[in-house]
Amino acid sequence: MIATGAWKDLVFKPYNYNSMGTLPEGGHLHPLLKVRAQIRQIFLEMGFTEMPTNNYVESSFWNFDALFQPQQHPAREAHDTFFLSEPALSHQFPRDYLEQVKRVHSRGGFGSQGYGYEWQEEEAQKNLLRTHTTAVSARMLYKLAKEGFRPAKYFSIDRVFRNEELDATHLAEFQQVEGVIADHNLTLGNLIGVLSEFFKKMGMDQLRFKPAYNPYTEPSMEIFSYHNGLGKWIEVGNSGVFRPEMLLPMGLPEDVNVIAWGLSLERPTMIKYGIDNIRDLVGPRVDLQMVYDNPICRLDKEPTIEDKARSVEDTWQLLSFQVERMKNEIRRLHSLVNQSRHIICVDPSTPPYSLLVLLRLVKSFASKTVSVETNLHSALPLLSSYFNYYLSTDSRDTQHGKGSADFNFSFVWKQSGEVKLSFCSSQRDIVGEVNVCRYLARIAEENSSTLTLYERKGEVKSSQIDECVDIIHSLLTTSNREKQSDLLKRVDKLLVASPFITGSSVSVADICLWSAINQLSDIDIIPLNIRKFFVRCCNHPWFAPHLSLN
Ligand code: FB9
Repeated sequence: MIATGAWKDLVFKPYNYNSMGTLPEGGHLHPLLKVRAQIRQIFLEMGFTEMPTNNYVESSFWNFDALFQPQQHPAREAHDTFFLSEPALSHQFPRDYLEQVKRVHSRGGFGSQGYGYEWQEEEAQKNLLRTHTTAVSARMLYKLAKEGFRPAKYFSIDRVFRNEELDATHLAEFQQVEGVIADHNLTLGNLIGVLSEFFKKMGMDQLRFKPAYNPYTEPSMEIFSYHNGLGKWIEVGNSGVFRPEMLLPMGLPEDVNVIAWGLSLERPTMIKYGIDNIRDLVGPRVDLQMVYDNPICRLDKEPTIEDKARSVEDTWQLLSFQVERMKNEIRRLHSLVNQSRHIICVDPSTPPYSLLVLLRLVKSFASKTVSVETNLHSALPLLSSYFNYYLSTDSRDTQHGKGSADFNFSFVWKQSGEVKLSFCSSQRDIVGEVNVCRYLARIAEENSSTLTLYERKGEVKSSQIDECVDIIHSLLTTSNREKQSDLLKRVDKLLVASPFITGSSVSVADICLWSAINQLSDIDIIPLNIRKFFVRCCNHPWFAPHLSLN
């Protein structure tokens, strides 16, 4: 349309800056993410700092060797671990640290006899998908040793990968949760104490510990909790104290111990949400409705009545927000409709001829539809029905139902002595014929690309128009003959230089002047230029149809 210019012959609905955007569908957190947020909060309120876990690919060195996990360990086989073919190897290791690791694996050291095998750097170079976040813990502890030890509490929650047999509760990956505390002279008792606090915050306050084995922790413990919902003891994690063979090659002080524990994100989530197949929780088959419908996650409690009430409350608040928004929209539309509805009170003794011209202009030039109806009190004299004749025969609004146009005008004839325009919405009334003319002239200009009646004539001319319209307002509102004559002489001077008040084209001042002349009872006081002006108006297409009785 722009290229061909076809838009010029079309009518476009004006842009509605008031329209409200559609309420965005709120996002919904996946249950795993809700549980992750809960567990992250528990760590944070216990003073832990989150570790940077943004590397799924790790070297065997950091994933196994740094943890004193021997290179022959079955877990380092391809049937348990995903190795990378490209890039297959890492080459950047802290050389002195690597030498310490090599030594402690092969010959021992730091009080340990080591494993007594020929440690291969090529084995340590192999890249893999990390099998636990303990690789990240090892990096952080080495960094701590390098920077100068100070006590620290770290945690991580992120994806780890294992080449497992897949079944209803195992995928080839899971999200590991890990907590690590490094301090001087920590004991197993400290570990048991911290675990009790941590799991209590997850809603588990009956813990039991069972001796276990990990290559990198000694002693190690499996953690069990009595689950009321399931009515049995369940394994809820694994833990231990990192071995000296792991910590001392890093350069940590001899009296520094590091206690740590781990669990998964999926297990608690599945139990919490009653999901018994891991594929209903993660993967392509997840039912998104499950994500939408899940209530707020409270790890530490069964959803209490308060929780349920809160989620009802949340829903209620959302709904009431939406209702309020719709009410506002209805109010806005209603006021728009009302704004489009104008009631103009007019007095038959001073029929406002100017409005006939302006309404005709709005109908003819504006891109809007206009409806005009008149309400006539039976007590009123015949003249107003003549005026109505003009209003009704001149309107193209017969095809519009009442009030369904963009602008709806209702004329109410009554002995009120003044012209008053009221809006059905709360806007103030506009009093005085010339002021109603100004309002209609603005509407006409705003909705037409060609009309220049008032403000579109530019600063200078529109102030000239205002000055003249104010004089005409005085003319229309006085019945003193002397005063009328003075006012007419002032306007007459404006017509000396040009056919119309502000030049060669009609403005709202001319329309008001034409109306005032029609309403004058004594035409003898009309000066020469205004008489010439009046004759011109009678031949002008805008005024001709309304030739008045005068
Ligand atoms: O998450 C696990 N169980 C669990 C945890 C919480 C829970 O909450 C419910 C609301 C009540 C329920 C269950 N487990 C660990 C135990 C078992 O599920 C186990 O069968 C599966 N384990 C995973 C490993 O599987 C190959 C869960 C995963 C796991 C196991 C060990 C560690 C981390 C994750 C660890 C560790 C560790 C040890 C020492 C030092 C540092 C880290």
